[in-house]
Amino acid sequence: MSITEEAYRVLKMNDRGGYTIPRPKLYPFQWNWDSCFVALGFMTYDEKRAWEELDLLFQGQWSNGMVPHIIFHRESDNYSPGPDVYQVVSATGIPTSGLSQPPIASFCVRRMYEMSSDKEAAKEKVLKLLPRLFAYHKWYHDVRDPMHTGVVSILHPWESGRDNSADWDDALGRVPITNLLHYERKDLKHVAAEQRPRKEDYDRYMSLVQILREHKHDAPGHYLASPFKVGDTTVNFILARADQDLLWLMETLAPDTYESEIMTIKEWLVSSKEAMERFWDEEDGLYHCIDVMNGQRIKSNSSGGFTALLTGWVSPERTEILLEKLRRWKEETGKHVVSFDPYSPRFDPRRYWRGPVWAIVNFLIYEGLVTAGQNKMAKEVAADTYELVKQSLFAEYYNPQTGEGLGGDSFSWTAAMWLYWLKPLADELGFVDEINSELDVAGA
Ligand code: 9WN
Repeated sequence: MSITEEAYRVLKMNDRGGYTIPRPKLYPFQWNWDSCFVALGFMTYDEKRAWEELDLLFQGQWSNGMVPHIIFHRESDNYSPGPDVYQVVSATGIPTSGLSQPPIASFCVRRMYEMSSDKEAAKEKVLKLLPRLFAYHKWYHDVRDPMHTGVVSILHPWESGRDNSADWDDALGRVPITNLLHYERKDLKHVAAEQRPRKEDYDRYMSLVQILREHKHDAPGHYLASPFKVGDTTVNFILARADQDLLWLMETLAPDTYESEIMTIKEWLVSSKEAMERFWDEEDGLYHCIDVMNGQRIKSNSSGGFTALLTGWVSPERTEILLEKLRRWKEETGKHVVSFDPYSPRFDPRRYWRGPVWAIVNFLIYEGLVTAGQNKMAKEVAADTYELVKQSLFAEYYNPQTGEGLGGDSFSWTAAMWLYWLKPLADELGFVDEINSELDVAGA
């Protein structure tokens, strides 16, 4: 059986009719950035279905422009916190979470438009999405950066998509856990505890949800009330890249309709480019997150720092420094790109976002390297991701040292990354599209 057939099987299994769940039981709803990556995967064999994925994601959009990190189209008892905890709905009345995620949608929509075989149909889809994408970006720039500093804040680690990164340890440690209501760890029914966040982190995640809920997640003042405000590398750099892609889409497809929006995006880009300097840590030679509560950079080296390359704004000198760091991290662990500094005592090759490798993060770093003209290193990152897929198929994340698949298996975005990213490189890089016969493929 080929890896590609297995990818089709996974996406089919996780398809809930117009939207895809990341993994049955573990994540039984539609997730924001997962769906964007999944749409790229669908685009390689079913364009109509790919656009549907985004249509359903944007059905979850709020009237203030926010696109939630989870859309609860249907009920499920398998995941917590669910709609009963968030208690909010989208503009169309669908229950959603009250948080967002890295805004990768415009980046993916541009890719989808560019690769579409039916340009007229694709244009129609994009034209419908443009005002929604703009409203989403505007929400980030206005609501999550009310003083217009050029740095947007996440108010919860879940908004970074790198939930349990050691980047948040200090900032999260200051979140009070008084009056915490009882909650259930449903994730631990599906994944071993040592691969998931610890109780002390989860208590604070839930406490933050409670605090934000008291402010209905979007009422004026919720930004000020949040005890956790971080300028996350991934969210800020993806937004900077997504702004460029949204600008391209508007200028290419409807420049007259979006004249004023185009001006606004250009202003955002100037301000983000200026603010990017604040993320750079000369001593560590990496982009760091910023603790917006005290204005300080967070001294913590994680894979998020490399996503700066996506902006296209990293100087050649700094690019060299980043490449050297990628080499050193790989030397220590055997695979590109670990989620956390392998030379730190906080590195853990099996625990969530504290060491393992994620295929989608490798894809983002690959795209950043290509943007910076670093094709050789980009291909090394692709080759390592292929090795992991070859060894353990479509895991949620991988132990870099052993190649062991961790978290959920048959994972949607990893399967999509095979179809969209790795498979097209197969001939050039010698990837073999065949599953090792000793691998046990569930349901195959
Ligand atoms: C919370 C679905 C999501 C990903 C995130 C990943 C994980 C959820 C969780 O799973 O987060 O959103 O409960 O752990 O960290 O990036 O979107 O795959």
